[in-house]
Amino acid sequence: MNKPILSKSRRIKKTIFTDRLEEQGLSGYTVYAQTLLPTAFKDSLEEDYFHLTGDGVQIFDVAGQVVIRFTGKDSKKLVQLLTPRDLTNAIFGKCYYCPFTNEEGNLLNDPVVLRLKEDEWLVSIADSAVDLFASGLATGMGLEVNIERTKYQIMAIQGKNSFELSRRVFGDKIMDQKFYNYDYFDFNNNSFLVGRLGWTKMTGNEVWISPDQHKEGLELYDYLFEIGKDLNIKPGYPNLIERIEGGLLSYGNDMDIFDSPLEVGLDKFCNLDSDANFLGKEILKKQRNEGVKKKLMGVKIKDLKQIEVDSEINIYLNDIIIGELRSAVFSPNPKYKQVIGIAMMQNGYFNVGQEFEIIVNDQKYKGEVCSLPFL
Ligand code: THG
Repeated sequence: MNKPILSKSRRIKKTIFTDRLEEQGLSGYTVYAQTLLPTAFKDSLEEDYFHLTGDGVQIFDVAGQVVIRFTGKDSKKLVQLLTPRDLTNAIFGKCYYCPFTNEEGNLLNDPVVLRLKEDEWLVSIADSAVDLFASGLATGMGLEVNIERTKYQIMAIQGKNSFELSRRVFGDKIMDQKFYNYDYFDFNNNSFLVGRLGWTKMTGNEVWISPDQHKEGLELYDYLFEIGKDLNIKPGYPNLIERIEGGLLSYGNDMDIFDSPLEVGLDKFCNLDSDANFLGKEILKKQRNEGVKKKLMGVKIKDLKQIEVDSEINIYLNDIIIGELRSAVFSPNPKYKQVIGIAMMQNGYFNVGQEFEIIVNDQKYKGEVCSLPFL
């Protein structure tokens, strides 16, 4: 079959790792927040999945998680305006996964937020232009804040052996790091921001390479491959199978600007009764009180062996549309051995156990709604 290529240009940002990854056998890209994000190397998605969840460690170039920096007297006020998560008492050293919402209470993005200093915040975004929206808001409200799309480059160390690899580089102290915490660790007399998080359910570490550390960051990347050989190290990428099993949502795929955080199951990151002032607060409260009219759920599809979701696929019951499939993949995990996916289900049809029909490649298949995450 004809395989189109992605044409590169300055508009699509390279990362500090791009050239290295191509030397390492990279074979596929997607674009994430205007940046190249690897999607394939030499092995298949399934082989990479077993390696990641088995006895290995993978290094992801996730510099597509672009870091926006908010500084200035009103930086806290502005970051808070953008999220229903209460950041009033946000502390240094913690990472906050935050749904960002607009004035309609719908999702703008779902970044990870770090407070570095009293008036300095780093926001590592998913695939939408948070910086433009925030700048407009700041200008309109007359806020004293500087918003900058930085050249931070995030590299993730993920998989079962990730902690041992991190220990060898950053020392024993890193083993005590708690989930979603960050701190500074030395490598070659350079202090790197390292957090215990990353886009796998197993987690691992993320290294946030600052704009003035690009050279040292690439040295660190190479060093990991030198000392990680016995730990079964490979270059990797957020793995679709692992992400769907773990129920890690992808903005633009599973959810977008037409969905609220409550509709996609991000309720636990919404502090609607707090005193914090954020966009869409009253609408979200009303939605919570009345109950959501659609809900993002897991789905399993029987007998289907292969699927590629490049746009939403309708879900039917007796020829009536009751939802749409937004992401799906065949899971080779012995626990599933079938297509699993993430679907937005309409009111009355989002209960676990709900049966449905779906047409893929002109063939009708049966499926069932289940909870997220799968694992
Ligand atoms: N790391 C960083 N930035 C990011 C991502 C990341 N920005 C874009 C994208 N990923 C945002 N999406 C997610 C989705 C899920 C999680 C993190 C970012 C995640 N969720 C945990 C879970 O569901 O188990 C819960 C987190 C918590 O309890 O606070 O990890 O990966 N830097």
